[in-house]
Amino acid sequence: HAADAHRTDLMTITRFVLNEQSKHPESRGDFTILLSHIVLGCKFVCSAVNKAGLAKLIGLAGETNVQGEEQKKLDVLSNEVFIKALVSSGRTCILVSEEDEEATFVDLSKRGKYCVVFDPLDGSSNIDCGVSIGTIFGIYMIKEGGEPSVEDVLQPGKNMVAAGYCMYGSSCTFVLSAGRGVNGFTLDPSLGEFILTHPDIKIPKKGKIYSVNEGNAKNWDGPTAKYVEKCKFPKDGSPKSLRYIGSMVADVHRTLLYGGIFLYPADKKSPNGKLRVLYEVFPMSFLMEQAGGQAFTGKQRALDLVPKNIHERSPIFLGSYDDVEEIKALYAAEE
Ligand code: AHM
Ligand code: MG
Repeated sequence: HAADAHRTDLMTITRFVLNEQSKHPESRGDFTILLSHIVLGCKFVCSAVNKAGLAKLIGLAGETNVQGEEQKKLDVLSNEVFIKALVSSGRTCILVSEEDEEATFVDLSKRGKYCVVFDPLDGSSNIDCGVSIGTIFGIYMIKEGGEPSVEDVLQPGKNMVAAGYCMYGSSCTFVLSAGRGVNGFTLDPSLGEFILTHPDIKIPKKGKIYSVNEGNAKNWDGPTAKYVEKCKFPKDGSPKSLRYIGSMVADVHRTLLYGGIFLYPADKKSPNGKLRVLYEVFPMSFLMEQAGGQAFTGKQRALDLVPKNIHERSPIFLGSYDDVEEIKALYAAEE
């Protein structure tokens, strides 16, 4: 079709969210504004990540900047970008970042009703070799009445109003759910706009891939060890393939599109696993459920967890419905 060569009717992320919003006459556009600030942060980080290799080699951004300060590490820079973008949106009141020990309380003059929890640049051990990394975020609404407090973000993941991630990979991909399915957008660098490329993502019911850091196997518990053994030596059918990037956004993105299971289990050395509940486990679990998959902690549905502190960790098993069902059965048999 000649018309396909040049698409002229582009569904940008802003248009998409505005469309969704028009179905809710009571909404005042606050979510659209908040989201556009998150998207701006992602575009900034995307551009910084793309230049990272060059910057090192030829000092593109300068090894030292005009003030004579050393060039900021990419994760520190990303954190500053998101904090500033979120505060200036005027729609947030509490921010929790993986980079900051304490939560940030937004000044009264710029305060809004949303709380954002985020990991500005996850998988940072992958930066220097050019492997995909990403930003992960989750959004809560503050409880009505009273001063905002850290309790507003210590809510189970099922209370999130939206969650998503942006992957800085061979292309820049933004995946979002506001509780009505999952949609994926790809950055068109020539336009500087995210365009809807993956409408209504559904994860295959059963997958052929498992994704885990098998180097930790000697410290695993029984059910995890049994599950991975079954992936490699199934009684019936063919073995699963192993794919592990070591960058949660990339491993989860592949799981979402191709199906399968991603595991970061507990082990003897880290009884709560490695990944953080608020800004890693919850947003990814939210997306998985919205796409028709499941997320399990080894004890319960991940989104039912009630975190006691903002940087808490939890084991996590997430992905295709049937695959997670299997690991749940192994844990149930253990009891
Ligand atoms: P980070 O927040 O320090 O970057 O660590 C989180 C990352 C995840 O992206 C990834 O799933 C996990 O660590 C990989 O851990 P490991 O290297 O132990 O397999
Ligand atoms: Mg992280």
